Amino acid sequence: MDFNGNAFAWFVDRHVNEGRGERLAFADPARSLSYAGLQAACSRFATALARAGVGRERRVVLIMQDTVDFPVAFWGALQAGVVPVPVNTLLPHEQIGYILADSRAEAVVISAPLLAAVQPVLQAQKDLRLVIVSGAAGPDQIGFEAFLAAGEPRAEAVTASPDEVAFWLYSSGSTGAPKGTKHVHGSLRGTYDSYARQVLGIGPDDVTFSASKIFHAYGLGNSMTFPMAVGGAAVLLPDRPTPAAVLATMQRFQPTLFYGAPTLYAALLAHPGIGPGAGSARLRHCISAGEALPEAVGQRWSQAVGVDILDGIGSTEMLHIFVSNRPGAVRYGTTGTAVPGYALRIVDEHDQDVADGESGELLVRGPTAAEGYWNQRAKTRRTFQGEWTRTGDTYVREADGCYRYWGRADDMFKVSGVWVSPFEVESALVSHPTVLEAAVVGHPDRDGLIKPKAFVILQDSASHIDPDTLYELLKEHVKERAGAWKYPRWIEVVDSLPKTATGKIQRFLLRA
Ligand code: 3SK
Repeated sequence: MDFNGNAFAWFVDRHVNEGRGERLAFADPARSLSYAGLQAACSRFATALARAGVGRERRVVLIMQDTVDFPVAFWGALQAGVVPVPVNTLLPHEQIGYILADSRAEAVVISAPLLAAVQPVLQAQKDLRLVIVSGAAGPDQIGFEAFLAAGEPRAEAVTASPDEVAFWLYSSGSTGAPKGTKHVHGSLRGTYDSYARQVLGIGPDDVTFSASKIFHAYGLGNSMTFPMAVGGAAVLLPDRPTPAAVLATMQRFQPTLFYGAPTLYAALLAHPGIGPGAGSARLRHCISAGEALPEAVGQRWSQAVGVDILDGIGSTEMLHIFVSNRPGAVRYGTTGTAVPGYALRIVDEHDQDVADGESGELLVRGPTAAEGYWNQRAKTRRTFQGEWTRTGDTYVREADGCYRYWGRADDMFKVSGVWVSPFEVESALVSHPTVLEAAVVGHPDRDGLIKPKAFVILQDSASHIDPDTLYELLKEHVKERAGAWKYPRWIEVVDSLPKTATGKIQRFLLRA
């Protein structure tokens, strides 16, 4: 049997075998890698791992910035049958320690600038036998290049079933310890076949730039799975995606597809450098996920940039986007409709389907659901119920079939007995020209009754307005836009909002 269900065979070997080896696969600010170069480097990584005694199904944790070394480590591990576990580089080191211990990692690949902060938790790991440093390694350290040099440039990928676990992603969730979410080889191709091919129409001439990092499911699909499925190229930005860094990257590499989160789109709109194509004359789609895109941000973007944002929602558990707007048929303020290959239900607290126009929890069925959480049986059973996966998001299906985000199920609150969606109040706030970002939570008043409280980041243009006048303006604005009882009784101006890696606001921290 020459069929190898190992995703490496399809995503990497296939391009070289079919004559696309010289095509550009990845470029970071300092280096680039063709498909043939990627194949050789992955083979070196895979064989060097085996030589170091890291066996099949063992875990290698990747604490890496987005550089060309990231795909080498990820796909090289897959080739060897070792399970890569990318982690959020912004996590506090105690949480990284938790993930290293929970996954029983035998190897770690870490970017040099991140090493000092993580060193103490590395030393405490009893299963860890190998630490490889990507970037400038010290004299006592194993550098990524030296590690590759110890491997073989040509090796077969281990044969795997498409149903075999390929990699894990730790789901940050809004509360509790992170959960190791186990994904199978076949799901990588599944997200391409559904979203990237049928919604984005991605092709070999597309150049991708994702400001959201590869360690997250969204960035992993954007920067690796999707371009690699078609022999296209991805541009990687190792640093923090500030508006200035993003615009400079857009200008330099002229991508055709740009992926970000709502917060970044809002920040880019506030940057003086924003203009047609956001700097890229070839831009054909912008994509947003991680958090619902406020209608006002989408409209301002289309006006300023001339390219629509396709807002969608995915999850770590489903690996990528399963509800999305479509090119040429964007309805800002909604998440669009089910991506081909996925089915959706909205259910009440008794798991009964609700009617259109009524809110409930969104459930999704599709080919890319995770196999479950590592060593978390109760949480696995609660989330993965037969073919259906619970999202924990509250949604409403509108009369035209579009899905409208209503908030995280655990962020909703009642005012005078009526449900309030924090997202609806936040959208009303950011539609005011003085507000850059907003987060809303339920807060008890003096009588213990719950009322909306807003945390806002203001635009620079608000600095000349007297604060009390501004607060009154904002309250009136929300009353007009969202409904009289939904206006925030308290408004607090902040410099930043607590967020997960993809930009989901952590409202539970604001409630606390
Ligand atoms: O948060 C999202 O919308 C998302 C999108 C794609 C992949 C993963 C996630 C969590």
